[in-house]
Order: sequence, then C-alpha cells, then structure tokens
Amino acid sequence: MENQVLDIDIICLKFGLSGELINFRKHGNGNINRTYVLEFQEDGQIQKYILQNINTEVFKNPSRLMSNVAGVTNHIKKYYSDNGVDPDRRTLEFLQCDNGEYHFIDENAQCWRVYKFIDDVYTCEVIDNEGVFREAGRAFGEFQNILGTFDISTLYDTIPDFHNTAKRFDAFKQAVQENKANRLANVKNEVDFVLAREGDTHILTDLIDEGKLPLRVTHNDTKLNNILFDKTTNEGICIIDLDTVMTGLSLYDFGDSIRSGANKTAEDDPNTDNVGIDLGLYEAFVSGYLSTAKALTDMEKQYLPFSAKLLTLECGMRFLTDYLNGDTYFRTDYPNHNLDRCRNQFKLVEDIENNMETMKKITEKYC
Ligand code: ADP
Ligand code: GN1
Ligand code: MG
Repeated sequence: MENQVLDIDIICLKFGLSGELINFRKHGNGNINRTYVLEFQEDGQIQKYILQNINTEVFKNPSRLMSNVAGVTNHIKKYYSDNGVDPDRRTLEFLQCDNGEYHFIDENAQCWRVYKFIDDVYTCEVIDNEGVFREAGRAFGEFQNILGTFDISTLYDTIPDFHNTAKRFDAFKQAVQENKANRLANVKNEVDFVLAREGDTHILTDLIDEGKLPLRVTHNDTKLNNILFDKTTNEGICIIDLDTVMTGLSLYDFGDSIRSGANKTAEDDPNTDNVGIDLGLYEAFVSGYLSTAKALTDMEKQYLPFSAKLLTLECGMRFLTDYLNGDTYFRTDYPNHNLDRCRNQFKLVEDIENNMETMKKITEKYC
C-alpha cells in the first residue's frame, strides 16, 4: 500500500476527468484508506475532486461496498430533495468509471474511486467548541433518522462483526497467545486492563441475541473528522467515509462519536495526562444527538453512556491487538504508534468509568 504506483493519467481517463491538473496533494488522516485532492482547471473554471485508494486488504469487495455507499447516498439525497433542501452539499457525489462501476482497479490491483470535492467546509481532528460538537451530534442523529427508512436487507457487511466486541475480545486473546511480533512483555498492564473488563465485551451482543436492541442502518465509524462542517454556518452538512455503513446498533455510532470527539486530546496523544472525558462536550453531543435521533428506544437511551465506554475499550483493544500482531491493520507512523493509541484509549476508558454516574445524569436530562 505505502508504495503503490499512482498513474494519474489512467485515473483521469477512467473517470472522465478533464482539464489541466494544477494541484494534487494528500489529504486527511485516515488509518485505512488513502485520500488525495485533485484540482483541475478548464476554461477558467476550477474543479476539485477527492481521489481515494481503497484498502482492499480491509474492504474485500469494493463493488458491493460501493453499492452500499450508492444506495445510502441516494436515499439521503432523496430525503433532502423531498424536504426542500438542496442535496448537493449534503451528500457525496461519486463519479462513474468507464465500466459503469463507481471504482476502478488498476493493473497493480489498486482500487480507486473519485468524489466531487465539497468546497467551503472544514473537518476537525480534535474539538473544544461545544457548539460545533452539539452540531456533530445533531448531524449524526439526523443521519440515523434519515436511514431509519432505508431497506436494511439490501446492505452488505463490508467488514463482518465490525463492532462485535465479544469477537474483538477473542481476536485480542488470540493475539496474546500467538505473540507474533514478540511484544507481549511490553504490554502486561494493558493486557490485564482488557482481561479485567471481559464482562463488558459481551453486554451489547447479549442484548442483541435477546432481541432487546434493534438493528439499524449505522455508520460505524463516527469519528469527528467524518463530518464536513460548513465554514460559514458551522452546520454539520455532510457525513462522509461511508465504507462501514452496515447493519448495526445506534449505540455503536453514539459511543464511537464520544470516544473520538469528547476526549480532551487526540486519540494518539502519547501523553496520557492529557487524556480524559470532557463532560461539557459529552453533554453538547448528547443534546444534539437526541434532538434528531428520534426513533431510539428506552433501552438504547439507557445504554448510551455505557456505549461510550465500550466503544473506547473496543478501539483500544483493537490497537493493542494490532500492536501484538506487528502493526498489520492500522497505518502507523512510528513503531509504538498503536501502543500509544491503546494507552490513550484505556486512559479514556478509566476516566469514563470514573465519570459514569455523572454521564448517566447528563444523558437522562435529554431523554
Ligand atoms: P479516510 O477513510 O481516509 O478517513 P475520508 O473519506 O474520511 O477518508 O476523507 C478524509 C478527509 O478528506 C476527510 O476528513 C475530509 O477532510 C476530506 N474529504 C473527504 N471527502 C470530501 C469531500 N467530498 N469534500 C471535501 N473534503 C472531503
Ligand atoms: C479507522 O479509516 P479511519 O481512520 O476513518 C477504523 C475505525 C477506527 C479508527 C480509529 C475500517 O478509521 O474503526 O475507529 O481508525 N476503520 C476501520 O482511529 O477499521
Ligand atoms: Mg475518515
């Protein structure tokens, strides 16, 4: 992946991009795919596109993945049009390749797709502005609400058991047992941290098995940087990064949003003294999310604070598993990157545990 050859002429040909390429740069901080911005000039007009290299080690069937993305995007477009809102800046517009698909596989087996760039927006990696984070909650709640009428049976599981924390725990135990990268001795405390919380890992999966939580169309990667905010109005206008849209629990999306956005620092800050749950941000997100996620059941609402803890534990466990396996899944910038991420997430889990009663009270205020 790191050394993939990018033949821009072929990409232009396949996706029908015309004009003079005047700018081409890497963009974003994704851990899985690779993102670029392309800028073309033609007849005095500038047209910008997002070009993405899909990681096919992770997403094995790009054709079905893109059919999920297209289905969900069309549904959201129609919702906005039907409600008198211009859908152009609110949904991704992806280009068809000359074979009729929305992706192209080149001769090096690299998979590419192209979207129209949405101008005058910003994304956040970390946030301390409660108003903007409330807006993030409102936007993710609205996304959930709009997809409440999408036919769930048409969705393909792009990564099966993605948020099945019980299975993630099994994969973690296997990584400990195999100790492939010979790093187990470095992480005794972290391994004990997870083992002490085994009981948590199957709480949501048990509730699904008992039929107590409804399966919905969910995003499953509700990181803060997956919302485009309008530069002028600060409105959360477009939810992006739809590769993991699958059947899931609303709690996955809520929990992952808090994990990623209500941490006082970035998820890979190696200084864990900076890590903690910002309760002001938590409250802002809850108020925004519950103002639009209208279909939630009492049981879903009850588990919102717990989901923040669980999704943080799951993510930390995934970073630890990858560290033990030798950094084969998440992109890393330095040898201990996954370990720093893991320690950061576990510190956040502890802080959420210490603030659980307050988080429950805050949540109840908006239920
Ligand atoms: P990744 O899988 O790498 O996280 P994303 O789809 O989230 O990829 O895109 C990475 C970044 O690119 C986003 O955080 C956002 O800043 C920017 N981006 C993505 N799509 C668009 C778009 N259509 N218009 C403007 N910016 C975009
Ligand atoms: C990955 O690709 P990106 O950066 O949006 C991962 C998420 C993790 C996240 C942690 C497909 O998301 O599940 O929560 O890293 N995506 C996939 O930063 O595994
Ligand atoms: Mg992203």
